[in-house]
Amino acid sequence: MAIISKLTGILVLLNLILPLASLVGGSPTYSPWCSLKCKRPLIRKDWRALSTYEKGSYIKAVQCMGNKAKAKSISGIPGLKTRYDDFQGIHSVQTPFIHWVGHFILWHRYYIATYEKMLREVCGYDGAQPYWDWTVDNKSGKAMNKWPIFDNNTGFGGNGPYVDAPNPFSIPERSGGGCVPKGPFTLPNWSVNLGPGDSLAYNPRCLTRDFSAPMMKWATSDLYAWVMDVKKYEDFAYRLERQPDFTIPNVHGAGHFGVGGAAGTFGDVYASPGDPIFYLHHSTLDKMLWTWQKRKLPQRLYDVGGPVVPFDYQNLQGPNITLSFQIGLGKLAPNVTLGEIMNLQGDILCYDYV
Ligand SMILES: *[C@@H]1O[C@H](CO)[C@@H](O)[C@H](O)[C@H]1NC(C)=O
Ligand SMILES: *[C@@H]1O[C@H](CO)[C@@H](O)[C@H](O)[C@H]1NC(C)=O
Ligand SMILES: *[C@@H]1O[C@H](CO)[C@@H](O)[C@H](O)[C@H]1NC(C)=O
Ligand SMILES: *[C@@H]1O[C@H](CO)[C@@H](O)[C@H](O)[C@H]1NC(C)=O
Ligand SMILES: *[C@@H]1O[C@H](CO)[C@@H](O)[C@H](O)[C@H]1NC(C)=O
Ligand SMILES: [Cu+2]
Repeated sequence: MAIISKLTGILVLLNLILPLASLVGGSPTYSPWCSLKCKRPLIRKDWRALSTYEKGSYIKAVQCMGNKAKAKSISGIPGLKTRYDDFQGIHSVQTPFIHWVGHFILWHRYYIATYEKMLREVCGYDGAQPYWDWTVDNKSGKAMNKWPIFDNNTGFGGNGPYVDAPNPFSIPERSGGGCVPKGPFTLPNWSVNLGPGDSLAYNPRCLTRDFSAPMMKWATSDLYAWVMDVKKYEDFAYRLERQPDFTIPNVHGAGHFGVGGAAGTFGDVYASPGDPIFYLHHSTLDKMLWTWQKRKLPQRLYDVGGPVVPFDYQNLQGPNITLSFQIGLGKLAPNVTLGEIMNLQGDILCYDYV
């Protein structure tokens, strides 16, 4: 309660100050909720809206994150060599505590913002983290391998060739599973070093993809709108993840299993950030949350809920999250409370979506 009233106080104050600031030549990007520490938010755009040059600089920076001479590991997790591994490793270590919980989307919000910061600070990237709006690809009616994000030259490369593989969840029409054959994320220039599963041992191998068109077909603007059509954060968070059931459509699973299928890196719950597309897909989910928040301000700026313990929707094992709930990324960034990262233009985060 103390936090809420303090924040509301600040918002009221900003409401008074900021119109004055814009009169004396403040940036037009100022919004009433925007902290004075966030003067020029990074603007995150859909992948297809980037110029070829911008796409190239983003990919170059991601490749740099996977280069131990340029971006050495700092996580202290034994065996990890690069900063890119650090992110995959931190996700793997925390996987059992950050999915099907109230803070799922907020943990990933902070994770991506930290990744974006390192792309910029360690790898000289001067843009923002892009996102992947799959609703546009769905509407295009084109086959997945023709989607701009999977372009061999200006994107992340496409599907792997078909290989036989176990399919324990019966993912329909899996069509690949082999190494991504072309593009910037192929051996020897790029390797996935951790996994499969929760293994943190150094195990460099190719990035694999295993497209499942039926899973990807969940990623529609109708399902997107359904997630957004709720009044409370806890319901939003629930609809975003829904249940780990391959017969129940959910937008989060659509990206993971539409691209990763049964044998692709992106379909591996622990090791999925080994596919650089992870960060674009999760930015889309974050954009959904921010768009939902902005539909009703200031209330939704500080609304949270949902269980601390995975799947514990009845609170049999623990409480719900609150604004003072703490999340962390090991040595990659300081711990924050959820209250501190609800606002995309606050004291800690400073970006926006178009
Ligand atoms: C888009 O989604 C609809 C509904 O699931 C599906 O029928 C259609 O095939 C999808 N289009 C593409 C290109 O995946
Ligand atoms: C991308 O490259 C692979 C391997 O050469 C090829 O099979 C595939 O058709 C290419 N994709 C497109 C869309 O041209
Ligand atoms: C690896 O990167 C180098 C330098 O950017 C490039 O010349 C080469 O074609 C790449 N190799 C593959 C297999 O993509
Ligand atoms: C958790 O949130 C739900 C939904 O708002 C609520 O019904 C429940 O009482 C809360 N549980 C606890 C332990 O506060
Ligand atoms: C940071 O948060 C984690 C929970 O994610 C907790 O285990 C750890 O003790 C915290 N570290 C500090 C320094 O507060
Ligand atoms: Cu995750």
